[in-house]
Amino acid sequence: MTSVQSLTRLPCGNRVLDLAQTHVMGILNVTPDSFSDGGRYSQLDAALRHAEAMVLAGATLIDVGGESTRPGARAVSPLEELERVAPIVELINRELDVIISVDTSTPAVMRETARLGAGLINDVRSLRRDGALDAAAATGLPVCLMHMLGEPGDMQDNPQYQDVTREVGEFLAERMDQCAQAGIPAERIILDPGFGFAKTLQHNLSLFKHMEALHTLGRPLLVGVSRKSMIGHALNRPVGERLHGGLALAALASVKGARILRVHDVAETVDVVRMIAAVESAE
Ligand code: 9MG
Repeated sequence: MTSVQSLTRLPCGNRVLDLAQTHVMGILNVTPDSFSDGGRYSQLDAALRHAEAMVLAGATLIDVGGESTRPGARAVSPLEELERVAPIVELINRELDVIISVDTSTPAVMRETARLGAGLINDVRSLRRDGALDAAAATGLPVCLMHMLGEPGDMQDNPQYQDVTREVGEFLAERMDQCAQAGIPAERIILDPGFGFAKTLQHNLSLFKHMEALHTLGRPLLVGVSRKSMIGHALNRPVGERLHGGLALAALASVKGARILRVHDVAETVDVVRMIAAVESAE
């Protein structure tokens, strides 16, 4: 392997993510209301079918989450979260050729899903829960560290910044230091500005505009804006009418160098990414 290849290839369990390209990560929520069409088997089957459809549409990662991060969402116990997430991780690993990302802050969920075939830990709390740094280190998997202040329940209570991009960068650099001390090297880290987490519309827009500044941290960026209220507030659209705004932001994020786009609308976003790649590879 050449040194350039080793810089762009991120081992994710038994698969490898080629960071020379922009990837689309499909969102798979496995909270009780996501697939509420009957018994346990049919919910699992519906979740697998949804994951499969996203893979066929071009997703190279599926982000499986069992705890809602929406403000006001009910907290779930580690056991409850594990019972939601573990069976679908095991099933996707068996049935589909895709990198499984697990959206969790819970040490036990990190350890068990890694054993069942997960390839990436996506933690909106940046491994700040007790035991999370050690659990993530023990898995050997890459980790996505996301910026958020406070907890999902209180994060939108008057967030304040002098310079949002600088402060997000400082937060992520500090979390990378904590990871290094816990035995998670920089090469295993993906960074995420955390759009919609403890930020007003103006904070989100400014952070998006200046996102390139985060490249100085030297790690790939993941961006998640799909259907979020920053689109709703900027365009005055309800959640069902945010696709076009989301695709505009996906295109902009890709051009600004984001390597992973976390989205609900996989097929549409894959077209955006492919179109940009076609132009960029032209003479
Ligand atoms: C779980 N989740 C919800 N929004 C997210 C975002 O913007 N980034 C990441 N990494 N995870 C998210």
